[in-house]
Amino acid sequence: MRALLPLLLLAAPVAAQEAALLPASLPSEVAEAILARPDRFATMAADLIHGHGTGGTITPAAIETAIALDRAFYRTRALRPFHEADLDADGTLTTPEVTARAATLSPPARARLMRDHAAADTDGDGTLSPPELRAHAEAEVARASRPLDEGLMRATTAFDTDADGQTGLAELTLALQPLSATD
Ligand SMILES: [Ca+2]
Ligand SMILES: [Ca+2]
Repeated sequence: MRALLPLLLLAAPVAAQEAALLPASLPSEVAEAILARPDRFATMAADLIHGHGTGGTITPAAIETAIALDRAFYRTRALRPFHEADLDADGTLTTPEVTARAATLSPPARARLMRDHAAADTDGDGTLSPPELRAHAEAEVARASRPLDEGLMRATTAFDTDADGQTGLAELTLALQPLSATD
């Protein structure tokens, strides 16, 4: 898919003109995604500014914090079922602990817990050690926090037209206006 995009750009002069409207510093796959759905990017960036910025602007540091918060959410979500099964709270999950917890769950939740337990138990000894739990959580973060989505969040910094270290809603709207006008 990614390999096709440059060809599509060459074949479509209008898209090339639109690309020239975007900051040149943007990675090409990020610029492609913005051009494909400028409205979607505008909504995401506005939500980012409202949710994590101050006074209608956002700094690169605040965007990194927002990305870290998303990753922490995915990490916690991946670990929660295991923490709920850690009956003696020692940070390690034994097979009897997982079995005891599984017995209280609905069939789909039980199946998910057993499947995740088997997947996370990389040395196959039936017990999830703290390093195995950490690796499982990080694998879930890598799966859920898609690089393109994080790239789009970071792309907001490229619209700091007056180079004061913050991207404002007004700067963003002004920069994206020509894109939506050509739709
Ligand atoms: Ca335990
Ligand atoms: Ca293990």
